[in-house]
Amino acid sequence: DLNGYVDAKNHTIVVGGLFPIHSRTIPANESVLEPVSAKCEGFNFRGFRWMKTMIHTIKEINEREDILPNTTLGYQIFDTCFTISKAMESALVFLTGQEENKPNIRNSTGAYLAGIIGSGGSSLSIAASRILGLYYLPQVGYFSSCSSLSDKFQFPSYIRTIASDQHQSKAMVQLIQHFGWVWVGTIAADDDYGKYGVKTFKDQMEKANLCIAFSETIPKVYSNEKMQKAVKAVRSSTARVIVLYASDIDLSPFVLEMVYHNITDRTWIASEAWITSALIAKPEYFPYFGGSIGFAIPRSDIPGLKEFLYDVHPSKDPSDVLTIEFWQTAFNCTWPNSSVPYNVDHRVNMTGKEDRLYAMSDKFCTGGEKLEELNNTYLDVSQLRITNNVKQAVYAMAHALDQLSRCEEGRGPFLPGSSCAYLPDFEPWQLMYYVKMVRFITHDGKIVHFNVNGDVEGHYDIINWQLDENGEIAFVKIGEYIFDNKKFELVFKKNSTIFWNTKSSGLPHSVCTDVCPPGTRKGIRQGEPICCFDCIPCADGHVSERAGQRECDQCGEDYWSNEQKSMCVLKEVEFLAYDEALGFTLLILSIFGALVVLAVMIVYMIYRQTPLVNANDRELSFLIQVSLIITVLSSVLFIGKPYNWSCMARQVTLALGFSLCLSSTLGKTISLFFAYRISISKTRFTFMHPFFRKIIVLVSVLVEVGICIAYLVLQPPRVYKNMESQNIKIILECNEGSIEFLCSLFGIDAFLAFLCFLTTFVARQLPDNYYEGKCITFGMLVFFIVWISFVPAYLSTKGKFKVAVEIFAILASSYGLLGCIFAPKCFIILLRPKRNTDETVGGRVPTVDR
Ligand code: TCR
Repeated sequence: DLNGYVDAKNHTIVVGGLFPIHSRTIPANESVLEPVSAKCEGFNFRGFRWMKTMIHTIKEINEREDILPNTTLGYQIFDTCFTISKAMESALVFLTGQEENKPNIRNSTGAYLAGIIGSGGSSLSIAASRILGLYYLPQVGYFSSCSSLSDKFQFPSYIRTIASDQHQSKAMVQLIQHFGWVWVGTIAADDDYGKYGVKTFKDQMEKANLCIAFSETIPKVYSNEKMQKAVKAVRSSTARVIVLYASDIDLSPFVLEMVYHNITDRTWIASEAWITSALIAKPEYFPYFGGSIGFAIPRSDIPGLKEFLYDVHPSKDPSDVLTIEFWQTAFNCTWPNSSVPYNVDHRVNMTGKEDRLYAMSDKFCTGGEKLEELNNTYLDVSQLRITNNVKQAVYAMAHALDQLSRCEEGRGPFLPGSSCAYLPDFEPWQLMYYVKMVRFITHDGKIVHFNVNGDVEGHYDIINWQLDENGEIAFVKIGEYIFDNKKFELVFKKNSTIFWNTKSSGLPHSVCTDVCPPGTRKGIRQGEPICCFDCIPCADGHVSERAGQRECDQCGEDYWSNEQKSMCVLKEVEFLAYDEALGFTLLILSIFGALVVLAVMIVYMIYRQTPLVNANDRELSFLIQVSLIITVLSSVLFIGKPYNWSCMARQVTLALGFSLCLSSTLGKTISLFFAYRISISKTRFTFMHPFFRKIIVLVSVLVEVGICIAYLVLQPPRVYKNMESQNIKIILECNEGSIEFLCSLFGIDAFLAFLCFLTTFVARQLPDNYYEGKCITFGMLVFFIVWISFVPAYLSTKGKFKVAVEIFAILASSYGLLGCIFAPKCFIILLRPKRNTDETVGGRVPTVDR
């Protein structure tokens, strides 16, 4: 597969080329024992175009006066058949110049081999480069993008006009993040391109905390078993987005499988090698592969290339076997008298049977076939991407040679003494020096230069497969991925629409588990990727406000989780309010009580001259009435939202009210008690002077006031937000400050009550027309019963009911006293006025003061 082109100017330098003009080698017949150079099949129109582009570029350079003016470039091109063995064979030929049955150009014509363009796929470049690297023979690749080729230690003489796949993988991950996918499958071709591509992709995915659903490989040599494994993975996985790193040639059997198994509803992320490939982008595959997104090398137009490509005819050169094969394959005919066999496909098809896709055509080519009528990849110059890389590669080589030829003695880069290298007789490593340094401007104004790794930088086009109005697949550019000067970013074109091959035509959704909704958190599933998790509801008092939270956050002090656990809500504040039924009833009861006491007071006022009212100290009765009003009304202070002042006021008023009430009662009962002592001892015993009774009242009230002041000054009660007793509520209550003070306050009251009880109980036998003594005894009993039963009731209630119980006790004890002390008297005053006379009051009872 040798193409020589030698033109005689001054001297000729040959540039080698390696192109995949066929797709594969024919599997060797087992009966052949001798190792022979394998034959190739599967004519690759795209590769043929690339090769032609190289020739075209060399021609162009030869015609130009500004580069290599005195030198002619020649070329020697081998077909790699997309296999490593073929590439190696060719590399050795380049090095040794020895190929059986073919003349050695370097020797026979005196032309020197400068370097080599290509080797096609990464695996081939890697293999070839290992040998060529030994001699530093420059190799300029045009589409081997594998990231390992950046390693200049392993591949010192390899540079390329395509970017490393490192960038592409990074771009893919950014794209995946952009669309919010987290669960992605990968499929790689079984070569360095696929494997390294997926490896770098996985690394980037891991960095971005995204997950790989499955990783499969497409076999290089068709194997049904391996293929079915990949198909099964695609079919059974929940991943809807799949990255496919493979050259179009390797991919096509897989595409057929997808069609065969009718696997749709997948979004394919295409690697650069197939996103613009006519081999895959066939309308019949659109239901399966439509909507694919991928990165492509920027498109370019090459002036004059189209005409050059059309200028091909088998009759021009009968020894040009490739052109004859091209013609035969393109027009499906046989060129008369040619030794070129008609292209036979030995590929084993999916059914496992040998399938000759092309039968030997019995039609002869006339030579009059029209290329213009041919719809062929070779002639399609609308998607010149790799083709442009080929051109740049040739130019890079030419510019390096040009630079070498312009070296000035004494200023050159080489030792000893800044010497130069000369055309045509230079060493490969000397040219390598220039190739690395090359920097030039392309026909379309772009600057090409190689970084330290021998790679180029720039940008990718983001391509989306859509159907155009002719029913053909259109490669619609939806944006760019820019990677130069440490800048890596996806830029989407404004107002570009993306076609999605999903049932809903919307953005595909590729997750292992859906994002946890607010109110739940991610729970790790043991032994599964981080993208697969369970959603665990937050605990009480904890919330997750955003979807997909890892942890639930605890709510602040005054807050509690709502029912869905999606938000912290202010805790409900609880207190006994005026406007709720319970509070309102108690309020009414207390006001009613006060009114009743007031009524009694009025009655007493009106009948102040009657004996009943005057019996046993009118002023004390009045004080009792006042104090009952105070206690009854003090319950109002217990209702409503507690404040510091109301907390202080309620206990103090209550205690003072009771002390006033009970001490006044005591004043009365003490009089009764003394009267009784006198009546039983029959001694002359001074009656208790009314003044002493008031002294009792004054002293007890003063003591009580003293304690109150100390209480309020030293340890006053305060409002307290009780959050412990209930989670969802804040109970506003009064913290009593000091229990000691409170106990002494009410202790005095209890003591007074006890004294009242005792004195009247002792004196209960005293004849008393108004049953004063008995009434008070009874009243005190009621008082005790109420407050004793209050204690367990109070301790066993919570929140606002606690306060209600307290108010209840206050009201009950006040009503009790009111009922016991004043009701019978009012009854007599108002309804039995006859009994309200001096006589009845008099008798033997010496209790009268006035
Ligand atoms: N690098 C791939 C091969 C490849 C290719 C392509 C093959 C690339 N672009 C276009 C056919 C068509 C990118 C490799 O092996 O390095």
